Amino acid sequence: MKTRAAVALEAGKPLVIEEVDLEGPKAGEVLVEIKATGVCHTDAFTLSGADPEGLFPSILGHEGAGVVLEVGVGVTSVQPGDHVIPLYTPECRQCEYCLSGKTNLCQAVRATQGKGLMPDGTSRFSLNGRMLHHYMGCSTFANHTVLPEIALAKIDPDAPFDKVCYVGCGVTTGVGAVLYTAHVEPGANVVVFGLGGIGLNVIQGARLAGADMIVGVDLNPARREMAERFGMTHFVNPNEVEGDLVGHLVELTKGGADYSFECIGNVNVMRTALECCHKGWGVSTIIGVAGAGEEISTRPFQLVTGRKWQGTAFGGARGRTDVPKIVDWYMKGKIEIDPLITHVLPLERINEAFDLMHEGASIRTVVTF
Ligand code: NAD
Ligand code: AHE
Ligand code: ZN
Repeated sequence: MKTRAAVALEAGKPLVIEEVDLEGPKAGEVLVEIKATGVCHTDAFTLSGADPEGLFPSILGHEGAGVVLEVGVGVTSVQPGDHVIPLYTPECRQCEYCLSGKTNLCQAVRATQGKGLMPDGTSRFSLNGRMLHHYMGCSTFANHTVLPEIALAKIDPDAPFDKVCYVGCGVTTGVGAVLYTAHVEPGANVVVFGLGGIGLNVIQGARLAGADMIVGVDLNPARREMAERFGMTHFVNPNEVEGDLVGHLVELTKGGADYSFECIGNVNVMRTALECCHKGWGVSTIIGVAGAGEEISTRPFQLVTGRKWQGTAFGGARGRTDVPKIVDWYMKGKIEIDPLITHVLPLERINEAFDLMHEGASIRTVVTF
């Protein structure tokens, strides 16, 4: 079939809207009509050329929601008409990783996914006879896409696509990092670096967990108002801190953060996030994605004296199990999404979503088809 898509032809160039060719689902695969997709910082990161796994030409996008149109042979868990969220972290429930109970990083299709291909080693997308790569197993910047069955979470059919698409990455990553990875407990103090599409969801996750002090750190003062609405109790703009930021945060939290989260992708901030943690027990969680070749560093003494450094992908959420629950939390008003979607654009204007992000003017832009 033909479908409309925003194609990333090469790194650093705007996306191009094209009618692309899409092959139907093979065994174990599902054809989904994407109704809405968020634009995440990670899409911009890959488009910039800084992602070691970035492939071109490709169809980016990994934060979508849509409807199942057709299923391939052997598919049993979804059927045409089901409302679904594509999962860049699938959940096969059979691999060593899924069965371990210790991680959400299902490896069933990771090798081919990292090569921009479906599990059989081929792509379903092409443009004028030239193969286009899939992206993060999702490619939600296309009106139709094909995914493995294990990469679909079936959700409440009443949930609005243009809001819950954000659960496909940002909401789950932020809220999940607090609940599933860091396991923040009531009364804890939390420091969140970066109050964008991810960090604001960490803030609301911390509120949900019953955190006491929730400190937000951002260079953009315009982020303060929204962060306070989502539960931030103290705002710190590093540009307004005289002297050492670590010292300032340790003093503010009366000894250091019980939990900190880096939601930017800046390796220097990652160090600050670790070092502002409380001696003996503070845990710092890296969410931000850093560019090719970048490395983190600290004095080992920071770890010897009891601080812990960890990271999280997709908030530690097991996609098929947890994503439908998070959609339900939204439907019941337990978490908020609507105020974070600051812009809605048609596919034809998707490049403006990247501009708004780089200008710091948007929190999330949702593209509708
Ligand atoms: P965003 O652009 O919406 O937000 C980043 C925020 O950081 C902005 O508010 C910006 O003002 C602030 N900032 C930038 N430099 C700063 C500095 N030096 N000090 C303080 N604040 C600073 O991005 P996002 O969509 O929230 O994504 C954040 C990061 O998380 C990105 O690196 C993204 O790739 C990554 N991410 C990771 C996962 C995962 O599973 N681990 C999932 C989604 C996104
Ligand atoms: N491909 C990059 C890393 C990109 C990355 O860390 N991706 C996150 C999701 S970011 C979503 O916005 C992730 O899930 N990683 C785990 C995985 O298996 O991809 C690189 O550095 O090579
Ligand atoms: Zn993302």
